[in-house]
Amino acid sequence: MSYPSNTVHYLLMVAIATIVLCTITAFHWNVTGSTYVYNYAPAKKIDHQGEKFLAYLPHSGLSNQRNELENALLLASYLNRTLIVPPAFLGHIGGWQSNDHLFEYMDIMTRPRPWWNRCKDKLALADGPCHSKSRYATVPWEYLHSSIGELGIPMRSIRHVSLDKLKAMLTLSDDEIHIQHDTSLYTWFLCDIPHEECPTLDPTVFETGRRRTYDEQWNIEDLRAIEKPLIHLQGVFGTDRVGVHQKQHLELRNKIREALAYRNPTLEEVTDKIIEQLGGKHQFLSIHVRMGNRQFLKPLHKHIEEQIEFLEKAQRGPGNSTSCGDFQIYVATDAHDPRKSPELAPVFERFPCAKVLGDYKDLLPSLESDTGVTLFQPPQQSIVDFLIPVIDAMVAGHAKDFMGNPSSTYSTYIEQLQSVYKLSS
Ligand SMILES: Nc1nc2c(ncn2[C@@H]2O[C@H](COP(=O)(O)OP(=O)(O)O)[C@@H](O)[C@H]2O)c(=O)[nH]1
Ligand SMILES: [Mg+2]
Repeated sequence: MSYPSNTVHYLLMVAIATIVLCTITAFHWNVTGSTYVYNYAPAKKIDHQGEKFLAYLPHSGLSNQRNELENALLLASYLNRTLIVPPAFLGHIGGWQSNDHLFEYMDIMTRPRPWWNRCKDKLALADGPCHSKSRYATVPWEYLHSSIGELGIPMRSIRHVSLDKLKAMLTLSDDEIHIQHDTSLYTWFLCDIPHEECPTLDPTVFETGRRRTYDEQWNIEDLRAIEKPLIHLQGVFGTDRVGVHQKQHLELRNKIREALAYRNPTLEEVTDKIIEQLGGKHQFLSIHVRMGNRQFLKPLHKHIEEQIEFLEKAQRGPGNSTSCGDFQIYVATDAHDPRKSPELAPVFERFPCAKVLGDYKDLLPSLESDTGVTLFQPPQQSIVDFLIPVIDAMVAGHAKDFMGNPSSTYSTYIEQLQSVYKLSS
């Protein structure tokens, strides 16, 4: 069988064109990485005019994250660097992770998805991922603490916690970044006084006492000697992790703690209504019972006994006439169903009038009316569940007397709220 010569010619041309096309395409592939290389014009390098940056990675519950933010703000101020502030995570978020995995985890948790924009259109909410119930939501810290910007510490808030994104945002190359690779949750602590005056690291003392074991001691001077434009830390959690031995450092920490009290008009409106029903600001008693994690369950029985004793003492005094006591009692708790919790039963048996947030649930839907709802990422059908722990702490923070759980940072934060709210009223 023979083909006409113009058909053969045509097929030959097609074959040559295919070979040429394949060759051109091959030049556009990065053979080592097997990924397509886009021919973007590189972003113009930003002249930061001497401004340097400090970043860190958040992890664990909200109060742990706030402790991390406090440490990071102190460090940024000591080093005169602009703090790159990640969002606050409400709901469930993982703990510290080894081997740099926290970078990847944070990137995945905060990477914007194409469908997020669609969810802003309420009419488009009928189907799809906008409806799915998320276990976590992020909001800018300013949403919870509106006066954070008044601290005078330069900050840049980011929504997507990604090293690549940060590099692109600041137009930095790899060799302009100092990355701290953590080997444990408590890899380092920072001593803020001259080297020779810093406490010696004695692991035996640290392990037997209540103090944390840190692997290394850093000094401010060590960190100031790092000239790279960006220092990227990983975990910064720990109550005594960033030293405040110097007077001005302690004052700064007090200022930071003051700024990190909950301040948001919508949240305050709901809290005020609940407080009114409890007798008014600083007119009721409160306890915090943490039982959501296994570590809190073992000593729970003893804690509750101590808290009942504390409430009995605080109730005693002139004019103790009503069966429920002079002061109303508010129980902040992460118990799934506090009224049915066997652990909490002794509290309600002794103080049948004690209240929990669930008793005021009709006040909570107004939290949805806030324009701040649109700040939640991923977009949420309802933000109430995410804000319940915030309201619980705000109410307890307005108590006259409060007793929490010694190992919970949530309890510690309520104590801080109490002193800030008392000062401001
Ligand atoms: N609603 C509510 N949630 C709580 C309470 N205590 C703890 N939680 C939740 O459990 C999380 C505990 O994590 P975190 O804030 O880091 O505190 P910690 O683990 O107790 O040190 C909080 O962020 C809340 O989501 C409480 O009294 N009420
Ligand atoms: Mg925690």
